[in-house]
Amino acid sequence: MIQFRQTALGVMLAGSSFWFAVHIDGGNPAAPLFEPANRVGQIESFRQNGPDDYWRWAGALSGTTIVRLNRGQGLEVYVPGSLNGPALDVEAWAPGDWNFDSVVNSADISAFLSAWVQSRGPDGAGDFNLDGQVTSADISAFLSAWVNH
Ligand SMILES: [Ca+2]
Ligand SMILES: [Ca+2]
Repeated sequence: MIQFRQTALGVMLAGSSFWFAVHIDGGNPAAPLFEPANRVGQIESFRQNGPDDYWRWAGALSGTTIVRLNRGQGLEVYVPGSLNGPALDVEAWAPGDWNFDSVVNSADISAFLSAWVQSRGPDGAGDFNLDGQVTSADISAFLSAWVNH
């Protein structure tokens, strides 16, 4: 029902008409950014003050949306029926962590290259740099992100 994938700018969420919440940790003074913004129906958002400064954001999403992140920020995404925990829990976002297991290692390169090979074409999962095409430039961009974590 919901799919996640890593991009150079943040996490891409794909699905339709589901409820979710996003927490962006790290004392970020700015609200989370979504692209395109007009596909996100906002329910609530507020900035939590204190030692665990974060943004709590809830809304309904349709289509494909990118949650833009900075390295090290946390992201949690909840969907209906997942009361036992978030469907996606990213402690510290790193664009090289393709499989979202919080570790950047060679398994991410293998998984990315597999997705890239299987998705040559517009809007494929291998479009890491989000230019609408799956090309060798995406491999370069991913490896650069992976090296820099
Ligand atoms: Ca990983
Ligand atoms: Ca691309």
